[in-house]
Amino acid sequence: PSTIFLKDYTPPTHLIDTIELTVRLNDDVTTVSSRLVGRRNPASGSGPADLYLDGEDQELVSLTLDGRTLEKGDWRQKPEGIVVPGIAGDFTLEVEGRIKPQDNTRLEGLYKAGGMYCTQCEAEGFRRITYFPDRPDVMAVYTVRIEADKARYPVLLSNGNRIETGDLEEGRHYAVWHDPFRKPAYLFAMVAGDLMVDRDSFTTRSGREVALEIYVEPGNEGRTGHAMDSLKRSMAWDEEVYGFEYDLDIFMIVAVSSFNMGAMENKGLNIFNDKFILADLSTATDADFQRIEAIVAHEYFHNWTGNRITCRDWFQLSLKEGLTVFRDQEFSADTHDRGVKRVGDVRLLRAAQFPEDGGPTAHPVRPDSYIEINNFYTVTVYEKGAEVVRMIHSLLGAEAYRKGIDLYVERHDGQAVTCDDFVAAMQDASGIDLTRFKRWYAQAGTPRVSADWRYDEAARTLTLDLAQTTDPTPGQPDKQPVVIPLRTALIGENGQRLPLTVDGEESGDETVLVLDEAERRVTFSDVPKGAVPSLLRGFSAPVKLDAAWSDADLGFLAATDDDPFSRWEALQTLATRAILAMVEAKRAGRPMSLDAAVVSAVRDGLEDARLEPAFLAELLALPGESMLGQAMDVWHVDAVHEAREDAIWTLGDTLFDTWLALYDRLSGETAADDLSTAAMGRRALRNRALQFLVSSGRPEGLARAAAQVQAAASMTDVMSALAALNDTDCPERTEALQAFHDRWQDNPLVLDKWFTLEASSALPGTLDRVKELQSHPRFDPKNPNRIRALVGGFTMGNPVRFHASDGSGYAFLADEVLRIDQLNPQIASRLCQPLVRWRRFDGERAKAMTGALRRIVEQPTLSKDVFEIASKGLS
Ligand code: BAL
Ligand code: ZN
Repeated sequence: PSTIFLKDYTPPTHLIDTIELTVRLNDDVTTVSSRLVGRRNPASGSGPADLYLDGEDQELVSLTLDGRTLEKGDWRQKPEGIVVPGIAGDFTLEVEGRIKPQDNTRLEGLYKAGGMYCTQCEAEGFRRITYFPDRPDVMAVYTVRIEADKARYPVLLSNGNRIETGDLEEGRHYAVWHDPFRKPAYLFAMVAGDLMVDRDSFTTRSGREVALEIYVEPGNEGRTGHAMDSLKRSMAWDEEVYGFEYDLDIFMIVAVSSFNMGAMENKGLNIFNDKFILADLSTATDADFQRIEAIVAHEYFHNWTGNRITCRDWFQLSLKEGLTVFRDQEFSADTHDRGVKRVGDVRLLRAAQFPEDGGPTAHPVRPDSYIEINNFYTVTVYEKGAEVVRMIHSLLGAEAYRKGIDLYVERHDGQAVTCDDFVAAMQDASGIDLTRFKRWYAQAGTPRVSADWRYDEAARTLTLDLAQTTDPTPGQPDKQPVVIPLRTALIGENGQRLPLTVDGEESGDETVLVLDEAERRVTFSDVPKGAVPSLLRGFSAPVKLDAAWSDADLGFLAATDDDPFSRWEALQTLATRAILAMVEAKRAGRPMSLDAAVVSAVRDGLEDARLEPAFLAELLALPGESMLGQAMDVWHVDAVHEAREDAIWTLGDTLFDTWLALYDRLSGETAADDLSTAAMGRRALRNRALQFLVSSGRPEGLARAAAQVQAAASMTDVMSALAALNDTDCPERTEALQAFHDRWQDNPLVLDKWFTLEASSALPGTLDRVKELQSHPRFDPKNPNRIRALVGGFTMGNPVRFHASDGSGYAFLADEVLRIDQLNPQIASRLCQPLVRWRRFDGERAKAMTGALRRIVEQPTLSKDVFEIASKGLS
């Protein structure tokens, strides 16, 4: 497969002003006719030029140029499209083609999901519907006519406004939709089905009434209330915080059961994976409710950041994704608890993005090249991209950032632009030079920052030495310093922030130190004895910080730091050090024991009445196995698992009475149907206590968990209790899982939770159980959600069993990747990812992982998607 490079970008030779698309849906063959009115692009040149139309997996029936039918010799076939040569000025091109959506298992383009037709066109799905210049810098006005059987597909939807409907012969009907906004093909969408609708409305700040409609398959009505409510709050937030008002008279969401992504922001017609729409009290956890809210917001926010202003080319993907993730993170932070949200976002970044940045598929936020663009919908482009926007926000301040947004919209509304255009608007609006800052877009890898300090008691100065380095990544052996904003405070002995004098300048009690060279020295003056630096507050930059904190400093910060992230981080770091020491002991054949400093830090947290329950629940969670693995040169999977289990047991056992009292106290405090942030926090803390109670191994713990499953007050409580029991081989676990299965077997989304529980159990025999469940009557081996729940639940959520030293987990994954690649390359490629991290493991495991990758790469009919990941993994 060929590689596409950013440096080879050229503007389109021709622009398309309008497209009239007619899709006639039929059980056997669907016909697609399009009429394109276009012209030569002055930015590309003048005179005759080849018009390239992308097209795949369809039968081309006819081509007509300006009324003349083109014969075979008038155009040329290319591997993934056709060329019509010699088009100089304005033109009208008509294309007739045939497709079979019912056979489309890739779920790209037009396909059938359950009983309905739907589309997914980002990034390059439109070319599977009709021949078209399928690139985001070709933006056209769409008029779409859909025809289908009226009884089976009464609802016909596309982007924009419905301008005509009517009946046809033989029980068929049609609808015509017109979208007045020019858009790239990746934002096209259509849906046909027998759907139920939840209707509401939103009045914009200028007084326009927008109809809101959420469509679901029959049986799912009544489960859209939370999504609708989230949508209305997103619309209000975007007006208030960004000044962005919705621009069409109708906004629709359709939930579908087979979907590769989480959701898709098609103009006026968002299409969602039903997992991220459907929720009610009995079936959704608090985490589900919050995720739905965030994704509904994210897709809605794309209307301005993505749709009105889109990407010039796919290398610029983070232009819309990084910015829109930052926006949805802030929406959630404003809606719930800012500190807890930040901790959650950092967890995700560290668990998924840092390993990507340190592995063979590392790429910059703006990649330089790709084989398959679908492989670049990554945590780097999304989450690190959001961190980059967050840093701009920190460096500029909220006010100048907002001016930058206004300027960006003023300059580029209706255009397809680049990350450079975004940064230029931020720079021009603020007057702050962002030239060096742009290295964040171009350079891959997670910078390491070291921080060391010396206190001079006589001079009352604290001298802080900062330094940064970034390890080489594939294709980038030499790294340059990046601009790192380090939000910093000094915490005095009494636990309060101290006033700062930084290099002679008074700087309040918190400052942003900018490290933009390899090294920087900063001197704080008038510092009292005993002050401890609080660094990288709020996780102000996506870096790995190695600071010279003693264990005592960390214990102090864990008990006092007023920045929630930094407080959480201090306890995480302390716990990481302690568990890694246990791993060393284990490997050296010595007995393991958890450092008493961790026990007392946890006790301090539990006794701190000032803390919100939601934050305390985060504070008391020990670092996960993969985080611990990342902190080691070689991730010793079994020793890490055992050490972490032992640490949890120690905390459960030593503080048993405290956990029990906390659990029982919180049990009476929160109604199951209370979905307020505070109630969610209380449930989270109570379930954290339950986890420790069960881990202690004492019968009262198991009994509490079993009772909690049986009471089934809310899905949050049921799932938390099942998770707490899931690694313990006891009758309570077996009975609870069986009862859960029996109750929910007819609800695919809830049954997915059960598949994931089964797959993520650390008990021996889990792989065999996963294989057995692949034959479960409700396991559809083609459905992405089912695959992610069962196969992904094992390969991503069960390190100790997936990385079994006999290589059985790797062999299983290779088989699955090869099986799924025949159906759905995007899903197969994502599943393949854990194998590329083989350098992190011992020789035996590394050998088995590379063996599995080799077996994948040698498959002759491999997709571009999987080839790119697996071959990079081996390089
Ligand atoms: N654009 C693909 C789905 C999303 O990021 O919103
Ligand atoms: Zn997005």
